[in-house]
Amino acid sequence: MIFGPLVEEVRTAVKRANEKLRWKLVNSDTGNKAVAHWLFNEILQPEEKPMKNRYWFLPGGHWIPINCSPKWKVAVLIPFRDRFDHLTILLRYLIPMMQKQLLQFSIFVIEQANQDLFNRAMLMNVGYLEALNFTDYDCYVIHDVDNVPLDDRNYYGCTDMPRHFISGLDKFNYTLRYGGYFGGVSGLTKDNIIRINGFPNVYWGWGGEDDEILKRLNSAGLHITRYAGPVYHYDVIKHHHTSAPKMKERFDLLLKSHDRQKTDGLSNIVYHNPVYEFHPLYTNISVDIRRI
Ligand code: UD2
Ligand code: MN
Repeated sequence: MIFGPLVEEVRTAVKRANEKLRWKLVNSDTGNKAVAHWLFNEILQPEEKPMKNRYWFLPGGHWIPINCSPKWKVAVLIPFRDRFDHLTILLRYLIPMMQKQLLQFSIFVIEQANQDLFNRAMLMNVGYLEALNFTDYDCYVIHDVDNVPLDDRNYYGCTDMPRHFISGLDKFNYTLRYGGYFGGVSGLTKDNIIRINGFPNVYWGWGGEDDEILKRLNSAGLHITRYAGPVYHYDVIKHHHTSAPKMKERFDLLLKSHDRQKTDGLSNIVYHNPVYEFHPLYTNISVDIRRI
């Protein structure tokens, strides 16, 4: 649907990129870090870049407008585990929307590769750090896999950052649960993320991490923008899965969030050997995250 008649050409380009990546990885001692600066410029650049709708396409879901210099280079980070049916629906809406907005963008699925409780915020840190290996993104959109934007005028570039993109969800009759709500889909500039030391690593299981991220932003003097009206409505794909178990300690953690801001986040994160895999519509980064 996204590629039309180009689909075979794209498949071939993706296959080649994965072969080049594997070849490079077996020939290096340090894994992904060694390929850092040339991931985007060598591994992902086929001799003939497939072209679609005024865009160059690079394997792994990287899109670059051909006829204009994009206003923003956006990395979409999707925290993920075992929701493939949601991912296909989301991408079918997201990609045409961002193309219409003439953004440069890359889609990263950050997959938790273990059965421990799900840790959305830690995956966001991993996504931010690993995306640095691709190109110099200036704008990050953190996206729940099951939140589908309903109007392509909901601009995914970085204006009035930090931003909360959602004005209403179908499941709450197109309202939000509470005013200080920051879950679902949010946007930060690179500078915003650095200012708050990234995201907390200590939230295992459901809930709390979105509230803490908002607290971090506020205590760094950054206030969120949220536009009103139906352009910013989302539909939530019905869960066939249950959410992670609620994190009981989240209220205690939230009370102490200020003390942890400088010590818990990008500054202390540890994880080993994330695995990259290029797919036609996204780059999958699979990572085994552990308690630090
Ligand atoms: C709400 C927030 C979400 C987050 C969460 C609390 C909305 C729209 N979203 O999500 O941003 O703050 O509460 O932690 O209100 N995921 C997986 N696999 C899993 C579990 C989670 O991929 O097994 C990812 C996926 O991207 C999902 C997101 O994490 O959309 C949030 O998890 P959820 O959908 O289970 O929880 P939900 O909808 O209550
Ligand atoms: Mn959800």
